[in-house]
Formats: sequence, C-alpha cells, structure tokens
Amino acid sequence: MRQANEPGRPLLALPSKRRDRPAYEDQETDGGGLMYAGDTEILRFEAFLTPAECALLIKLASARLTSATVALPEGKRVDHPGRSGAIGFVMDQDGLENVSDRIAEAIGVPKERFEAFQVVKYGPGDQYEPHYDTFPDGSTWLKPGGQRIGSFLMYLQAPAAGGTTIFPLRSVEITTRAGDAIYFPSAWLHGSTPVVAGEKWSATKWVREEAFPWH
Ligand SMILES: O=C(O)CCC(=O)C(=O)O
Repeated sequence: MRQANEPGRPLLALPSKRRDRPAYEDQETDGGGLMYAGDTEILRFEAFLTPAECALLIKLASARLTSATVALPEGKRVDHPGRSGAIGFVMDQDGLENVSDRIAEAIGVPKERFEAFQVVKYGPGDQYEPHYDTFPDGSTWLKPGGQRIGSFLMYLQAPAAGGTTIFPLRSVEITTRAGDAIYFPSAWLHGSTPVVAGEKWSATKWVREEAFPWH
C-alpha cells in the first residue's frame, strides 16, 4: 500500500478510451518517465500535498489574486465567459521547491520544464468550462518552453458541493479532495464544474517540452 506523499506511484490509472485530437500524440520524450506526449492515462496521487503545503499555496496566492483569465494565442490574457474565479501565481522559491521536486520525481520530468504554480480559487458559481491547456501552433506562448505536454493538478481545498474536475470526452469526473493530485495530458479536454457551496482551491503545474524560465 502506498504511503502518503510517497512520490511517483499512481493510485489510480484511468485508461484512455479515445484521443481528443492529433497534435503532439506521437511526440518522443527525452526525459523518460511519464512525460506525456500522446494517448495515455490520467494518473491520480492520493495525499500528494500535506495540509501545510496546501495552506502555504493558498496563503501565498491569496496575496496576489486577480480575476481568472484565459490566454489568447497572441500573448494576451483576457476575461472569458467560460472561466470565472481568481488566480494567483506562486514561484518555487516561495518555499515550494520541495513540492516541485516531488512532482518531478512522480512524473519523471526535470522541474526545469515546469511553469510556476497557478493557484485557482473558485467561489460559489465559479467554473472553468472544458478546454485544452495546450497552445495553438504559432502562439506567442510557445516561446520559451515549447508546448505544454502535461498538466499536474493539485487540490488544495475541497468545496462543500460541486467543483469536480471533468473530462467530458472520457466520461470521467474527479471529486476534489484536498491534498490529492492528478496528472493528465494537456491536450485532453477538461474543465471544472461550478462550485455549488464553499470554496474550491486548486493549483496547476504545467509541464513544457523544453526548459521554461519562470518556475
Ligand atoms: O481546477 C480544476 O478542477 C480544473 C483546472 C483547470 O482546468 C485548469 O487549470 O486548466
């Protein structure tokens, strides 16, 4: 049986039933491990974060929250009707190096390819409609770092109701549980259902193809 916070061993692997779209599917990985390139699976890590780490991420992000935006290919971030809530970015150097090290070990990818933590706060009614985390060809966001390959999503606080993570093309719905994490290909359609009561907090580390300078 896996111990809490033992890195790198998924508790639950949900097999992929189909592919969302062709891009990046057959990309080679040079880091080995689980770095996603194509049709694979959602990995779930139970108790990946300690309660203290969840609290630290929430505290740091709370001081720098802005309204949740989406990235346009040409480099701007804008409000979007499909996304509500608030976001704050937290860097590894804010005391989270250890968490990034564990993510790197868990997925077999060097942390030099990670983006900063994007912490998201969802209040009642807030949601993130199904979307891809990847950028379209030619997007400004592809430099530096190249494409997003994998999305490591950590749950920091569970709402009283609602706020599940959904993968509509796979009929998968994941209940938020503080401390748990999931890892999935960024090119898979996913979203967060509306929070019904309470607050949901999550944090994402996106994994790039190449080294990314701000993490
Ligand atoms: O918080 C969630 O459950 C989903 C987050 C998400 O879709 C994202 O950050 O891209």
